[in-house]
Amino acid sequence: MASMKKISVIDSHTGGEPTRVIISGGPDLGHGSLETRLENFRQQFDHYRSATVCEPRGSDVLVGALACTPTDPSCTAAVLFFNNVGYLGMCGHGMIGFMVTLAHQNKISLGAHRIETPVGIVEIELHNHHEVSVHNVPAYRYRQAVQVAVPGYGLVTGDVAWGGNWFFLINQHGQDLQLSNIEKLTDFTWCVRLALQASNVTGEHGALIDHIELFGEPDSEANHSKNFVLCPGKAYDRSPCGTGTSAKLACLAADGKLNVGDVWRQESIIGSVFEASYRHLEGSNKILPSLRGSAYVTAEADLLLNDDDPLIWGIR
Ligand code: PYC
Repeated sequence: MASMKKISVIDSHTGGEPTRVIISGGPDLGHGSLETRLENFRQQFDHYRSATVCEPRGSDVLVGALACTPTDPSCTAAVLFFNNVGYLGMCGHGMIGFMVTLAHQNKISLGAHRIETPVGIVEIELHNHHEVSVHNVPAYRYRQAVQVAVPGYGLVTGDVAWGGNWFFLINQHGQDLQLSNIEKLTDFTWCVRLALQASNVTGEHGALIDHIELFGEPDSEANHSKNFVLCPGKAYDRSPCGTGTSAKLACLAADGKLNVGDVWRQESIIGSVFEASYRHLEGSNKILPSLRGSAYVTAEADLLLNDDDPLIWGIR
């Protein structure tokens, strides 16, 4: 009989964007620094990533999360986020889903927690079993009003900012931010991403800009803006994107368009909302963004990996 491996997961969604947390059966990445464990994941256990989030068990839109033992004893947990094409430094919607999943398992109490990520420690408040505030890693605008020639679309101007991942943020794009327009929005933002690479426009230290974010008028008067975010693997974020909202706050702060403590309600392309605000990081031009959102558990499941299955590790 073929032998079978099992990866147990809990799925949730944060404003429509799914997170799949590995509960057991994931790779043993050892006890080094989180950066070393991420490198082990990438180099030696990448097949666990594809088995968990890629087809046929997952889809392009899924973000996975692997809970790890923290190296910093003041932290409740450490977490590594991954998607259909690789790994994420931080993930705002994923962090909210991760905390709600731990609460669902009765592994954590309500209140304050510190969670280690490869890009820094994130402070969390679990308000109840669905609502979470994420006090994200420092965010900043790296370059303002960068022009890039996008084949088929012409010159496009945007800001480069860090919010836990690298973003190119575009206000003037001539696109209609409607769910019915997803294919066009995906095509436009993918062309922008390729043009940034071709023109060697990067984040700091040559980092790849792998998230493209468009802004427009919100559908609801209660909100300040609506966005469309293209993720690294060409799926669009159903949530308002936590790291993208952090990057947006950094740009608003740099432009003097949002004061410390004022609430920014960022609407996603499907209408879900994150409430965000920021503080200054003393002695720097960076900000400390906070966002609040909610997640709901949607499934508890065992992924089965049959040794006889030619696609045991997913479509890679
Ligand atoms: O919420 O930060 C986020 C995120 C990044 C990619 C998908 N969601």
